[in-house]
Amino acid sequence: MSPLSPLPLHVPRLLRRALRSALRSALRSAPTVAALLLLSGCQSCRPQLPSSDDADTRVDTSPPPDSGDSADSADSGDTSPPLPPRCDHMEVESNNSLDLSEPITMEEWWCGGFAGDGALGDTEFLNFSPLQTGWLSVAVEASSRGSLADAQILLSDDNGHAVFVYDGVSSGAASSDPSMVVPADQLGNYTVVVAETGYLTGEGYDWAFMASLVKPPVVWDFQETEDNDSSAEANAFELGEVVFGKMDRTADRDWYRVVVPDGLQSVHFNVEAYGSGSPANIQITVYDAATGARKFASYHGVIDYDLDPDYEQKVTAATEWTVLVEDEFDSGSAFNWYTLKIVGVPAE
Ligand SMILES: [Ca+2]
Ligand SMILES: [Ca+2]
Ligand SMILES: [Ca+2]
Ligand SMILES: [Ca+2]
Repeated sequence: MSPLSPLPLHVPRLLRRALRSALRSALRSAPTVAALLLLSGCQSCRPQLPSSDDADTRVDTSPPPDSGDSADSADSGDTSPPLPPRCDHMEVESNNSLDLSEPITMEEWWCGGFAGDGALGDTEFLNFSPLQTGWLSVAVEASSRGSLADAQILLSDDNGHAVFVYDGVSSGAASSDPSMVVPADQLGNYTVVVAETGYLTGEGYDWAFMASLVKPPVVWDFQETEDNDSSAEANAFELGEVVFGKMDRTADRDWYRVVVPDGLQSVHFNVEAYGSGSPANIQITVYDAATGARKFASYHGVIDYDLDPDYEQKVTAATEWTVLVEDEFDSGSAFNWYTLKIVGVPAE
């Protein structure tokens, strides 16, 4: 394999799509997975956290911790005790390819280091098999343990579904340590590739990883019904309900239709996804069902790191809306889930 450099900061959207498409093919071709992981170093593929200019001034918008410096957690007001730096097992090199992937046990911390001459970085291929379907948590602790490493992970299953995660939400705040909580709908083997985002190596570039089965992070009333890719195919939605859906594939579009009755002062839209461990970066756009006119869109919540739309729209009369749910980067996979709740707020 020839050395590959991380992509420049501004990788065109089409190239990112091509990369994701190539990734699916590559998962069937083990030797190229590491190459694609290296290619994935494009920083612009990260979800763009909302600007602090947009932040709600009623809440604390101080920068979230991302350096792993213990002083940061004190600054953030997080008073929870730090997790002990637990390591149940150490990685066994070489584990740098799918063929050399290291079987690991779930519910235990596996630790290692990004080592090597720095030319290619060091990748860690780990695999595990849940005993039951459900919800899967995969998490890296690196900077939060004082490591110099900015880790990223690629999660894939036997069916070629795969997703990159660069960052996560930990203890209610943004973290540079990647993590996700995703549906594991099928039994089988899951592979995680852990790598340093800049392919940096050396002493102090350590990581810890754990995969575990967890409780569902959300509740819902009904699941989306595909195909719902156009407003004409929109799923009916009753105010007060919660729908569970997935960005099942690249550029998935999920449409819903909701009747807004008289007697409301507003309608509240709330998405749960990234903040509860989904790799999806959801945006919603609401249209007048009769005219197709765009009413408003919401891209994120009220605090800096919250990528999940949260928006309250005033209403003055009965109406009917269609709601489009999509991923800001058109990312999609079996892991990219969301819930959407739409609630009517009665007039006083
Ligand atoms: Ca290693
Ligand atoms: Ca390795
Ligand atoms: Ca969908
Ligand atoms: Ca759809």
